[in-house]
Amino acid sequence: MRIVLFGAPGSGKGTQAEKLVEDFGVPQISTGDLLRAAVADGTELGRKAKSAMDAGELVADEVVIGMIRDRLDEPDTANGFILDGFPRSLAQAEALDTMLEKLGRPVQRVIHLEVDNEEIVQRLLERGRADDNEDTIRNRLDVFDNQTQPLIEYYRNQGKLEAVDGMGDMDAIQARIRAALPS
Ligand code: B4P
Repeated sequence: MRIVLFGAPGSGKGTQAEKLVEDFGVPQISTGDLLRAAVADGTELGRKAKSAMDAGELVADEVVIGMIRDRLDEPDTANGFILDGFPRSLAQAEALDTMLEKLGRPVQRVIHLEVDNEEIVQRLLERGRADDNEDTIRNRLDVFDNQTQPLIEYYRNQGKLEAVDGMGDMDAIQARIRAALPS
């Protein structure tokens, strides 16, 4: 299973990916988690990423693409992966396609979790991570609209996009995602 969980910040990508990992035995690859780990470890990559993350901006494409390239090289991705938070720009999506074409393992499906902006702000304020303050959340939503939304058209044109209602009960959302997975 090679899928992308796509959606605005706080749409539930991370939450739903964890539930899929338990049953499908493929790794969840979250660029947000990988970047936060790099920041916590004080690596050079982490230092490059921190200011963008604090401001709710995207980390530079070349940094994130390099990180994903290394991660997809690891043996646990042989049976598939769930990408969570990547790609987030057209350059990232094109780089991903190139990487996976070389491996002969293209993305099969892109699940778009659709959630209202006001619900997103409430969820993230409740979570209260370092980048979950109202100003940064609004900026992350703007960044999503401007830089990430174009991917909807990109994947629709590839015939891979499935929109899923991401509002309401987490188990009900999980069931809708499973119904949209490749068979
Ligand atoms: P992420 O870590 O991806 O943060 P996120 O977009 O907020 O998503 P997250 O996975 O944490 O939240 P989720 O939707 O699961 O990115 C953080 C930053 O890293 C970015 O701003 C950027 O700077 C950088 N970054 C990451 N990837 C990048 C990339 N590819 N390129 C460049 N920069 C990148 O859900 C959030 C909350 O909602 C949780 O608290 C959860 O409990 C709650 N929730 C989920 N489902 C719910 C439901 N049904 N009902 C109620 N609450 C729910």
